[in-house]
Amino acid sequence: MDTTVCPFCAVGCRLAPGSDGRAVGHEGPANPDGRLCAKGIEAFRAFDEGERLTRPRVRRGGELVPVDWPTALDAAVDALGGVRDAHGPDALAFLGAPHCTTEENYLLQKLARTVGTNDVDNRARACHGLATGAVRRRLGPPAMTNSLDDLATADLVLVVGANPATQQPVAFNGAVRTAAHDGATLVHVDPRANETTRTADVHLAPRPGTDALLLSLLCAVVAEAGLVDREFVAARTSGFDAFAGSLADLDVERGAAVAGVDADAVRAVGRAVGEGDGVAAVVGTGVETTGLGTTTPDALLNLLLLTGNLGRPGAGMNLFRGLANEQGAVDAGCVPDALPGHQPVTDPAARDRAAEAWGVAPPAAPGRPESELLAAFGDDVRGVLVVGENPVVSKRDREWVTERIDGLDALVVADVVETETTERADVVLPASVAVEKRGTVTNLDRQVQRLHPLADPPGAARPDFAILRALGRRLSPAPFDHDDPADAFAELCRVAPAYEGIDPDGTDGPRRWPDGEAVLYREAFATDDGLAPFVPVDPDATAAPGGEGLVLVAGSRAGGFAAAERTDERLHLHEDDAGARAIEDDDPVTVVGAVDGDSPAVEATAAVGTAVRPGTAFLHADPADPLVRRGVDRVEVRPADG
Ligand SMILES: Nc1nc2c(c(=O)[nH]1)N[C@H]1C(S)=C(S)[C@@H](COP(=O)(O)OP(=O)(O)OC[C@H]3O[C@@H](n4cnc5c(=O)[nH]c(N)nc54)[C@H](O)[C@@H]3O)O[C@H]1N2
Ligand SMILES: Nc1nc2c(c(=O)[nH]1)N[C@H]1C(S)=C(S)[C@@H](COP(=O)(O)OP(=O)(O)OC[C@H]3O[C@@H](n4cnc5c(=O)[nH]c(N)nc54)[C@H](O)[C@@H]3O)O[C@H]1N2
Ligand code: SF4
Ligand SMILES: [Mo]
Repeated sequence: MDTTVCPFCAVGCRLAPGSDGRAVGHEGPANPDGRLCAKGIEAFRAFDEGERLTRPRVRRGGELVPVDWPTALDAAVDALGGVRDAHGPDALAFLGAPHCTTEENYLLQKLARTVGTNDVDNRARACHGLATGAVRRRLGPPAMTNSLDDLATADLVLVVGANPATQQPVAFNGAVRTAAHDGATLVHVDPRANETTRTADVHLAPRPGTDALLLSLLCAVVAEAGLVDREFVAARTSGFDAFAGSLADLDVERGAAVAGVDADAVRAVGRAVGEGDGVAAVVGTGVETTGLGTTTPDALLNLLLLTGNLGRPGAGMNLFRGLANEQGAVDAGCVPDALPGHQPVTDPAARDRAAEAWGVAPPAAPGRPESELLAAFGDDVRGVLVVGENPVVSKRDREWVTERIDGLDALVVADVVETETTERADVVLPASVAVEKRGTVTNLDRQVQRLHPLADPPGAARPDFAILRALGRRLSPAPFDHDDPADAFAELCRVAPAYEGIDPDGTDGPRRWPDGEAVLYREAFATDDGLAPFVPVDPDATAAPGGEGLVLVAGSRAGGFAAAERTDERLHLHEDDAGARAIEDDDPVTVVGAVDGDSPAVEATAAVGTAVRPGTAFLHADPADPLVRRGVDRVEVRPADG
């Protein structure tokens, strides 16, 4: 029986249609017991009937009117080709596509690069930008260093800024909970207790902005207790002396007071990390919050390096990604600075490999990341192809992004439903969703899996693969002659050494890149000198964050499949902060910016307790959005107006 991969998150559980429209799980590399989470069961009914785009549309006289495919493709080619002819290839930008297959992402970046620009990106990088950036600079490719199975063997798991029990439940149960069952200590670092905290042995709730300080204090405890892995540090790392010097300036007592955590707990966790046989870190979007000085991912990598917890089983830096094919999109080269397989565009050998497959050499200078491209919309970026993303809502500042988009000469969007972005497009191309597609996706622990189409696209909707191939044939000087996604996958494997020998069916080769390896960097790191550098603790990281009111912590937004979501829209407050404001549980409250007097006001219901630390207010990203997109990060909460 054919099965496919869950479209909802990066764990990549296998499933097939069951009765009454629900999906049923099937054994797969990420769900070996065939389990699904509550979300995955909805895989075949992510969208309400009637919601899907079924016909291409082209803007005529201000209106989007339905047309046939040849007319729509002509219009897309004229619009994007016109911009290239008038302003050059760098006036075009290509935004894709963590909801799409790896082959589709491969075609998207091939299209961009053979048309002549490296201005291609996907938002998956933005969600995990600090973590992947630190990994790339210090270890190697932006991916989990270990595997889920391996994580299950750790004896201390440090979850920082993530809620995998809710967000990646099957991975959490299969790996983290299994480790905990087998006696591993689970430490959860988060300003707010969440579902993951229930399984944790220790919850450290540092003041927002002080994660790097807290993690550096753990390093200081390790050093003071003589628990540094000297052999590992000498053989595998660089920059230790400067780092050790920066640690010597830290005082655990004072630092813990700044971070608002118990100094004894910091000492206990620091010792446990130093003494642990295998210490694995799991990180989510909560490490992307910037505080002062050193970033959270950099501080965490310091701790893992200091204790020799990289390049060995039961350890590592385990980035729990979000969207189904985030990893595959990055692997396929949908990023401005790397060709397929994480090869820098500046590397002549990598460009030669691509040129050999494409007949056209990619440009040598890195392109611009999505944030810079958005800022240049209407200036030097004049035409954009968007494949499966919704920048108007996902970039946190709807008005600004709308204005930028309205400044474009040409906007071509492939999506599966009408969105705020398609509404502004010149050409809208109706795409298939993942369960209707062929191709492959790569999950968060680097496993490539094949999709089988188990549902029919509505109306004239077709896979992004067909759309991109058609655009490539007409816009690019390179051949886009792939009969099906398997041809594109074969080409990807030639261009990207990391994918060499990978078999998405797991029969003629391993599914996991590179080369089936569950634990990366056993011998050396993929850096120029093979060593992983320490990053000294920036003295700024020890300063107490100040300011008025409560720190607003906004939970992450659903990955675009609202039908399967239940959102907790209450404002979570600590009982001390609530008491000081005469607010009780379930009271209606008004939330406003603490500094910016004319910030928007958000109405919510208070949830009072001890789950959030004093001094913070937690609100889901959807209701918090009016505040977040105005840059409000400190709020005041009062009983509801009127
Ligand atoms: N305010 C706020 N903004 C956020 C976040 C937040 O917490 N708060 N979270 C961030 C995070 S973690 C993420 S991952 C992003 C998500 O941001 P986006 O990925 O931009 O948003 P989504 O709505 O998940 O998906 C984008 C579009 O892809 C379409 N789509 C789905 N499948 C396919 C397909 O197969 N083909 C095509 N062509 N289209 C498809 C969907 O219909 C949707 O319109 O948002 C980020 N932005
Ligand atoms: N059911 C469901 N599952 C999903 C998604 C979905 O929409 N629904 N989306 C998917 C996507 S796109 C993504 S990116 C992932 C997100 O997966 P996660 O990143 O695990 O999601 P969050 O629930 O936002 O967890 C982030 C945590 O970081 C904490 N946090 C916030 N600021 C800080 C800080 O400064 N320091 C620390 N230490 N913690 C902080 C928050 O309190 C929160 O508990 O989930 C994926 N899985
Ligand atoms: S854990 Fe993720 S991939 Fe697995 S069933 Fe749930 S949403 Fe789907
Ligand atoms: Mo995400």
